[in-house]
Amino acid sequence: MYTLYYIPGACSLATQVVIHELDQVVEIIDKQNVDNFSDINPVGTVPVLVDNNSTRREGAAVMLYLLDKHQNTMLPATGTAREQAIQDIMFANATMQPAYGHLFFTTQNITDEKTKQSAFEVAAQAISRLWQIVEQQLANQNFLGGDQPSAADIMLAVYSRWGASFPIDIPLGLKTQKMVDAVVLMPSFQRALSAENTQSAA
Ligand SMILES: N[C@@H](CCC(=O)N[C@@H](CS)C(=O)NCC(=O)O)C(=O)O
Repeated sequence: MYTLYYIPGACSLATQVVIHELDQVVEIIDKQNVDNFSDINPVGTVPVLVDNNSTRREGAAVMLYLLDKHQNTMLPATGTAREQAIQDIMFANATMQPAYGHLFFTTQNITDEKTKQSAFEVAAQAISRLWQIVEQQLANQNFLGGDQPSAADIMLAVYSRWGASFPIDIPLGLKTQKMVDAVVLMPSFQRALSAENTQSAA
C-alpha cells in the first residue's frame, strides 16, 4: 500500500489519479494536517509518496517511479513512444506547473492591486502560450499519449483547474478542452477528487 501526502486540488491529485489507474491501494494524508511535514519532505511540497520504507518526492520522479513499477499503457516500455511520454510528463511538471506557480506567487507576494493584476495578466499570457502548444500537439490525437490518456494528460487536466482561482482568463483550445473534460470524467479522477473531499471533511 502507498501513502500519498497531498494538498486538496494540488498537483498531488494527478499522482493519486495515476495510482488508481494502476489499481494500487493508497492512503492519502493532507499535508496541512501534519505537524512535522518538513521531516517528511524538507522542501515542503507535495506530492510525497511513501512506498514501504522509501519516501519519494518531486512529481515527475514519483510519476515515473509508479509507471515503471506497475504494468500500464500510460508509459510505453521502450522506444520513441516512451521518450515522447517522458517529454510530455516533464513539460507538464517542469514547464506548465511552474508557469501556473507565478499566479500563486503573485497572490502571496504582491500587495499593490495594479501591479498584482499586471503580474496576473503576464503570467496568464505565458500560460496561454503553453496551452497553445498543447493544442497543436493534440491536432491529430485526442490525448498527448495518443488515443488514451497518458500521465501528462492527467497532470495537465489537474493544472487546468487552477486558473479559476485567479482574476484572469486562460482560454483552452477546443481539443485541449475536450482532453481535459475526458480526463476529469475518468472514474479514477472522480475517485481521487472524492477521496480528497472526504478527507478534508473528516
Ligand atoms: N517540483 C515539485 C513542485 C511541487 C509543488 O510545487 N507542489 C505544490 C502544490 S502543486 C506545493 O506543495 N506547494 C507548497 C504548499 O502549497 O504548501 C514537484 O514537482 O513535486
